[in-house]
Amino acid sequence: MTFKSEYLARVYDDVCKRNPNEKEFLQAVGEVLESLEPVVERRPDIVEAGIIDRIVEPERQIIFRVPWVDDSGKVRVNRGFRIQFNSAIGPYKGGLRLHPSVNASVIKFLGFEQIFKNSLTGLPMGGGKGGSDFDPKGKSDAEVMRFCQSFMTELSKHIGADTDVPAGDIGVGAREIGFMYGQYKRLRNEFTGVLTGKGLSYGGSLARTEATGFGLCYFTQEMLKCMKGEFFEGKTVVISGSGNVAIYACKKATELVAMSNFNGYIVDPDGIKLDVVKQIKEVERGRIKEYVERVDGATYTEGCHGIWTVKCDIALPCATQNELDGESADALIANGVIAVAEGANMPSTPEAIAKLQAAGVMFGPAKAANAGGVAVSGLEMSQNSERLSWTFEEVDGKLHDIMVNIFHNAYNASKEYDHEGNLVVGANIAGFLKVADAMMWQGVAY
Ligand code: NDP
Ligand code: 2IT
Repeated sequence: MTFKSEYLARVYDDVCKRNPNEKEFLQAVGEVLESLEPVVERRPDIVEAGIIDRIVEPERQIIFRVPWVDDSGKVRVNRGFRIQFNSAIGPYKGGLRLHPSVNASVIKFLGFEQIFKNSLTGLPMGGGKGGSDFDPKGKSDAEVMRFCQSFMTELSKHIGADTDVPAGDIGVGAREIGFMYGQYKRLRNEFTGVLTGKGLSYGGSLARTEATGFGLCYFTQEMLKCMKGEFFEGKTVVISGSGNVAIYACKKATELVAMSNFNGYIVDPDGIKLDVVKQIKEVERGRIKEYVERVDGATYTEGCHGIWTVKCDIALPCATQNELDGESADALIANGVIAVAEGANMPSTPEAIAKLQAAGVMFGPAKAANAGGVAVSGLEMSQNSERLSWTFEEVDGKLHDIMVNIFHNAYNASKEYDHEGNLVVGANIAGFLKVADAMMWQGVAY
């Protein structure tokens, strides 16, 4: 990476030395630091207070052993993480990921991104992330429960409704949150809003399940309208992934033609039938290729990379990090894509982002575009505090307003800092400035 500012070059160099081999974390930090060049030029007070030196170092990193017993009686061991990155504007907040690819670099990149995303929502939430290299695929419900109970036995020592409030992410949905919440309550003997994404019968919020996918579409709609006078209606959409974010983005998007999972992707020229996808993924926990056995005219291709060669107007990557690379960006551009908005965290490589932006494709970065999930988590915390439940319409309405505001805040910051229309720069700056201000007021507390 090259920086115009010597100060930023030095900070980045320090981060590289302190976190060698953590490529995802370094990628996330590099992008934010690059966006902060105009801030460093105009705000010597921020540099003076060491805000950027501090913000790239987590406040606390917890790594722990998670032992559990499988159905055959064999003892298994996984590694658990909770990275409490920044608490300047509120309790640490962010999801838990259960996937074999989880390691310190992945959790740190996610925790770092979460600081700015949570700030953009306008709600009082700091940034954190956690998870484990446990693979829920192929495990029985009883095995998942024993893992979640063991994981929470240690995690419970570090979290709390006013301290750190985890939620779901890849591999963590309603089932896992339920098991973890039960164990927390048993250990602490208290019924509090310590997790979000809870079931509706025990403190969950209406519209949390839909929030990330719906929010992504609200953000994309505002971006299309304000930047190019365009609308979602009638546009062909390709969404990667087939999990929580992908399914509810699909519910809002019209004319969706392709979806994927880890193994490959499906194309249905007549439009994806969401009820079939929900049955396969949410109920049967099966593979996306089973779709073609149930719907005439649909095709399945092994390998998920090729999904970006399917012609579309709007692409919504909703699976995982670095799933859309430079080659994918070339294919999308050649096929006339007009907008890409990120439902997953950091799904586009830096090369892909540069190519899309250079080609004039509207680009909605993850921190802004997928903030709807954590925004409704914040609203779940508010409902838990007042011991009330709001209606679906009320929560969905607030989500819509938050996503529209995020677009405008990011856009306005991009304009104010001489990068009009570059929402990567705008989202990073707008998210950063609020946290930086809070850190300035609080002195060298962290
Ligand atoms: P889910 O576990 O519900 O679904 C994940 C989906 O992505 C599955 O279809 C999965 O395929 C696919 N996937 C996972 N890893 C890979 C991989 N390495 N290569 C290809 N496909 C992969 O997770 P979510 O939908 O909750 O999360 C998806 C993304 O959205 C993540 O980046 C997450 O961080 C982000 N996000 C989630 C939020 C939330 O509220 N849940 C909020 C904001 C962002 P398979 O079925 O084969 O495993
Ligand atoms: O990446 C994310 O924003 C999430 N996985 C949601 C976090 C949350 O606390 O709801």
